[in-house]
Amino acid sequence: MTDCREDIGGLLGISYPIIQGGMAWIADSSLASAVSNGGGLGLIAAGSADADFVREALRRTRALTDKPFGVNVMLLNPHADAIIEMLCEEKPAVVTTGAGNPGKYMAALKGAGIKVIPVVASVALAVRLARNGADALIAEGQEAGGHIGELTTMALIPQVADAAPVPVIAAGGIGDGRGAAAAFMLGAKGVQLGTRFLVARECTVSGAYKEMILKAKDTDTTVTGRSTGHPVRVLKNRMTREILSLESDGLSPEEFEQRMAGTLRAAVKDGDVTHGSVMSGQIAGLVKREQTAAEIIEEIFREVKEIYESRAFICGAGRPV
Ligand code: TUI
Repeated sequence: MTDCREDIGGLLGISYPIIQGGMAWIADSSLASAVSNGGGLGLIAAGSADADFVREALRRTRALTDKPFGVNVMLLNPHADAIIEMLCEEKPAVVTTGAGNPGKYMAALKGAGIKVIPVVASVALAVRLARNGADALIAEGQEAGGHIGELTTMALIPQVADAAPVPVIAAGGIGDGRGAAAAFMLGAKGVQLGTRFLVARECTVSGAYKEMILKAKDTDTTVTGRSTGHPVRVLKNRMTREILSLESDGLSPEEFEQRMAGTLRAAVKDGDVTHGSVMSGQIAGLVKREQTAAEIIEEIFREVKEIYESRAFICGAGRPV
């Protein structure tokens, strides 16, 4: 417990080793500042926005917290080059990346004094980026919401932790202290949570989106885009039924992109959870109430502490559990 707190806490200047997921359209200055003020690392998501939009969000966040926070750059964004250039000027404490290989940006970001923490979904990319100067890695299993890789968190974390000589932060399927403690047991030094923070009081996502997360059951997510090479985990709705049927009929990647354009924004901003993409992790079934970001963080680490103090002691004493 003290170890995992010190490693990531010391590296990032935060009190608890927890990062908020960089959820496109959702992770804004309100949520990011609340998480950072609560002792974790808040993130602004660049999503598919342009550099000016992200710069404004970053400046608003600076006005709301004096704690470190980060920016997540989704590498499928056509504005990624310009966003990275802007970030090298603005110098947020941390940049995380997702949905691709950030190798070509590493030198510029590191040169600007920014800590770089790429999201990886495989050992191969983890090892390459650790060699290339990544300060830590977020290893994300396919239980996560949004764009996902192939491996589960249970299989991915220990393999990345063994192979990469930098601290590993676990993501995908973590929703409470039990999940966080399990991730630490697998070798993670920190955790990243998205779905649980979706229902934070300071999260500005539409009420209908929050409501759907709060009502979700364990089996309510599905994955769109497997057939076109960009798998995305979302809650099942009319849109997913239609798109999965079209995918099984052989929809082309271009037709898929066209059909999906604007669907995340529709769910997040307009509350259209029937036709929109309600991105969510598999852990949504565990998320049952709205709390402030600080309450969420404190509750999770209270639970972790209780687990460490009870079960670790029993196992250590060699008695049957
Ligand atoms: O990036 C995410 N999650 C996201 S991004 C997003 S926005 C979006 N909207 C529509 C289509 C696609 C994206 C919604 N959710 N998570 C981080 C993540 N990165 N998960 C998996 C990966 C990943 C996968 C493969 C990272 C690197 C990678 O390697 C590719 C390579 O080039 O080796």
